[in-house]
Amino acid sequence: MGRTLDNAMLNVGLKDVARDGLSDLGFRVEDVINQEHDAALGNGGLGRLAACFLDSMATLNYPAWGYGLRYRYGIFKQEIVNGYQVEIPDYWLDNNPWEFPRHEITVDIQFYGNVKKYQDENGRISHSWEDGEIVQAVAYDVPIPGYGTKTTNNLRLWSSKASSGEFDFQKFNAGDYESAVADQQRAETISAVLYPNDNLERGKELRLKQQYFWCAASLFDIVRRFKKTKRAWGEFPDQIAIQLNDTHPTLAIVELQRILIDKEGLEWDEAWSIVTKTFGYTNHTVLPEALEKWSVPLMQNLLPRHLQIIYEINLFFLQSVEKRFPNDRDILSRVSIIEESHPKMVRMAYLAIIGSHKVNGVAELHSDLLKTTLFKDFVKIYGPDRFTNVTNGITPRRWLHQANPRLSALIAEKLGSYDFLKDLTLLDKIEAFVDDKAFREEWAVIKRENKLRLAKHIKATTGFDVNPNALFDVQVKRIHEYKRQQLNIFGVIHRYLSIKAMSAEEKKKVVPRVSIFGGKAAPGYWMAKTIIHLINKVADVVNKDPEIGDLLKVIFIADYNVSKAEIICPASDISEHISTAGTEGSGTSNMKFVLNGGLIIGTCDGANIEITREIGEQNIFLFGNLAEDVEDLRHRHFYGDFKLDPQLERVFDAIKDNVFGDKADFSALISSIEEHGDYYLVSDDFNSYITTHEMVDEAFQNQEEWLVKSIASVARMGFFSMDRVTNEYADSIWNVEPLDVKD
Ligand code: 8GP
Repeated sequence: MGRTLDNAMLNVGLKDVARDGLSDLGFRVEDVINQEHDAALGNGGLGRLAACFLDSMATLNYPAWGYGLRYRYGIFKQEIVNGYQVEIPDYWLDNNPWEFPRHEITVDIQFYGNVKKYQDENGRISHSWEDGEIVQAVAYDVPIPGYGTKTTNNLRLWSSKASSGEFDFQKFNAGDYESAVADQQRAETISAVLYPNDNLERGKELRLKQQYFWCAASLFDIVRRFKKTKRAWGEFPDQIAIQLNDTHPTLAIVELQRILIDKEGLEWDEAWSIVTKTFGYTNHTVLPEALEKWSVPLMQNLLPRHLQIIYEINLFFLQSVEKRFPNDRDILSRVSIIEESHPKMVRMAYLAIIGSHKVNGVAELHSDLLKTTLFKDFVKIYGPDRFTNVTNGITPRRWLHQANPRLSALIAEKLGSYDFLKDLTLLDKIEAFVDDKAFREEWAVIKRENKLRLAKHIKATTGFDVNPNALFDVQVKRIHEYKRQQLNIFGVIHRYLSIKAMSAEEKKKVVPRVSIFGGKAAPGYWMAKTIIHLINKVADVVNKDPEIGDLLKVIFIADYNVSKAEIICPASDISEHISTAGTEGSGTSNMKFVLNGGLIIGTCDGANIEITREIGEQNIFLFGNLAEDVEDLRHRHFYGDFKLDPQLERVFDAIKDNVFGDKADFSALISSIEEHGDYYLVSDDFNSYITTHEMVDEAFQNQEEWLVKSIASVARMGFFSMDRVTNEYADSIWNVEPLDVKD
């Protein structure tokens, strides 16, 4: 979520009042805003997308709730020590004024135990999940004010707590202090910490506990509210839509089925029809290592009744598939929810598809890839209509108005109002001013001031001075091999070596650059940490090299988070969205950078493709192999058809000559490319990448042309408003309309 104060003041229209009031008390509103700790309850784009949803749903007056876990520790804080990432716990809850504890709203959540089968006098079989252990979920509510509306929605976060103190007291009184405390600690562990992986799943029991705890508490809440209306169960899907933000809450499908058949006494088929009409599933990645699978024995132990229901869902599903495709034996094992491995695994994405009425990807290419690769069989089974695309977006309130108030004000001045914050397509009207020299000058001044603001931050946090006239080249996002920060830093080394080889005369023609990196590596992701280490080592060498001076600076901004993104996005000239084609679901920072007047260099991947379509090919720097060629290239590498790019070879030679410290520190990074198949096609794309950067340099030298590109791009970004996204989900998946809210 990032910080709340500024966003809340802007959304409810009280920032000026607060500024005046604080100034009477001798404070600057900016200083107060900067005191706030980020709410960092997610890992990257997936979590921030959910935060943009909340803002947009409230702004558009949709009657919506968000559900999540109230982690005591959010994503870790990152420090860089001797070039290495060090993780520090993020205790963010001290002085958090934005939550309302609702101690009266608690739900008992059951784990472990066993299932008993009963038969009544009519021969009807029922199941009961008994014994085990109970943990309490306590609600904490976070208000989500919409922009320019009276609507304030609710984000309900669940905190875990040992169930009623009674049992503990007995132990306590009996002198069994240790175990009384241990029970309590075990319960509190469930919501203690966010798993810090982005695009990676690890199958730990505590994680499954978190998922079920979250789903069960949230569904109990939803069902309780529905039951108060006294409507028939058949109306449930008309009243309620639940969107699964990736597969992490997929157990909610099973939990709703369990409630309906075990607790409410509905027949299986009637219950299942309600369930599938209620849920929608958004997939955010095609990376195989990110697809969730849970071991059957683990689930059997923790959630025995749920596993039974999953087997039942699977049985009915496979029976229907067999009927439809009687001659296709393989399809059954391919689409089964249960993978016949050792141990057997529950494939959560398949369960999510089977339990939902709509499945969507997050950008056109990504949704197409889902249909043609990962979920191909399901398209055959359910037909293409179950699968759809909703390209991601961002909230312009935070990512333009709040992050870049001066640009927002300039646009408002030209358009005559701030209405574009509610209808971003109105931005297209600023294109009319593109030939207005004074307007372009104002636009340039704002970018410069934003760069100065970032330069100040860099000076304060790293000690390095950067030249605000240099081209600011930014790559900030989670560190991952598929996002290819290694390609970027190899490109920087190439630039460094090239400058060093230049004559004084040649150097005069170089466009000065500041290469800015930021992002966290998952603590257990060694290769990602190696990339961070290399970036910092290159920075050490380049920034102190007197032959280089202002021509190149390399900066690693530690602890990249939402509030830093709000300073960084408005300050970039060019940003890098350079994933191997076909690997990035959508990307959303690409949209944030363009909306703030930065150009981008990118591959034909994720939403870059649609950004290009909207803003025009002349306004973006595309490079690299296409998604359709990736498989073939990998195949060829595998069979030894691989020739290292000669310019990349020169970069590797420098690393191997210990120019950036001990070469051994980086040998795995190099050998993954030289010897192990270059899975992410760094070498294949290197030449195209550096020649495209040369085009960037050239374009930057013509500042007037650059400004035209910048203004035209912003003008054409209306499509990427989160409000368009929310309306598409509401319309095509949830079947819900906004409420009429009077001012
Ligand atoms: C991310 C995608 O990587 C990113 O391209 C996209 O913009 C973002 O979701 C929002 O849609 N996906 C994930 O973080 C992700 O899939 N995580 C896996 C654990 C499920």
